[in-house]
Amino acid sequence: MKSVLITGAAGKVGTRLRKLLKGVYAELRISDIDKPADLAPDEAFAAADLADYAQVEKIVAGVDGIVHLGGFSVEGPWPTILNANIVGCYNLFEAAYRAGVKRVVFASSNHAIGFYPRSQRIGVDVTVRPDSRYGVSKAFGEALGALYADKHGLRVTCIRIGHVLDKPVDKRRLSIWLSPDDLVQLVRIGLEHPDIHYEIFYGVSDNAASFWDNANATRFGYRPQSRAEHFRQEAMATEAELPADPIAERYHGGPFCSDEYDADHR
Ligand code: 15L
Repeated sequence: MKSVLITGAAGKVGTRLRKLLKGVYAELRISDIDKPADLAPDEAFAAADLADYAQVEKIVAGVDGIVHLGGFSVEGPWPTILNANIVGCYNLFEAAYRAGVKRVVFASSNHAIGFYPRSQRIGVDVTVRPDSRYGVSKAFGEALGALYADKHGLRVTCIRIGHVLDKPVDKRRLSIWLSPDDLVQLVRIGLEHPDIHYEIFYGVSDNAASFWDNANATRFGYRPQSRAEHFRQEAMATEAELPADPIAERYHGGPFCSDEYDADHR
């Protein structure tokens, strides 16, 4: 793996990841729709709108691997999700395949399975239960990844990311927090492990209250070094300030589940 492209490199996750991956691969190409505000002089940046196939073709040319973080990263109106996450994700996989890219690591999300109740701990062998249009787009990305792996031999890893930040910020995040260093570990497994064909991992640190069984990632050597429990007191103090949201508290996806929720009123 010599040359790696990161899409969505200007976002919160992309900004952390590109700094931590600096020097790991001979070439790190970074892309986003707009130039990152903190772009360093030694960073190779190429702007692209993922909804435009011709622009995607240009940024993927000549790379061995792609970390696809690009797209719209929360719930949004359908036209936004459609362009950024459905069309954009299709363009990315199709252009990667046509260009002979070997591996794609796709930033999926916990919102692809957000409607599982917190009383249920799940592994990766479950039916998707998206909690939003955004979650549906992530399930779509996982399905696309499977198609390009099985039909065209691309090696694809989908990471169902919990919440990447320097520390967990509330009760739900004590379960789903992923430290930037642990994210790097998962991404590197996806880009480098010789036995990857198509895999789904949970993007979660070694959290005592995790909703997810991450045995599949462990099988590939993932050994998370961060633990949300170290931040419990601080996170629970913030939680105490939040308004009660019984629907959010029932499910893995939290507020993405309660947003627009009216299933009990039919
Ligand atoms: C996500 O998928 C989002 O990208 C992120 O901004 C957070 O909202 C996170 O999920 C979460 O569930 O906390």
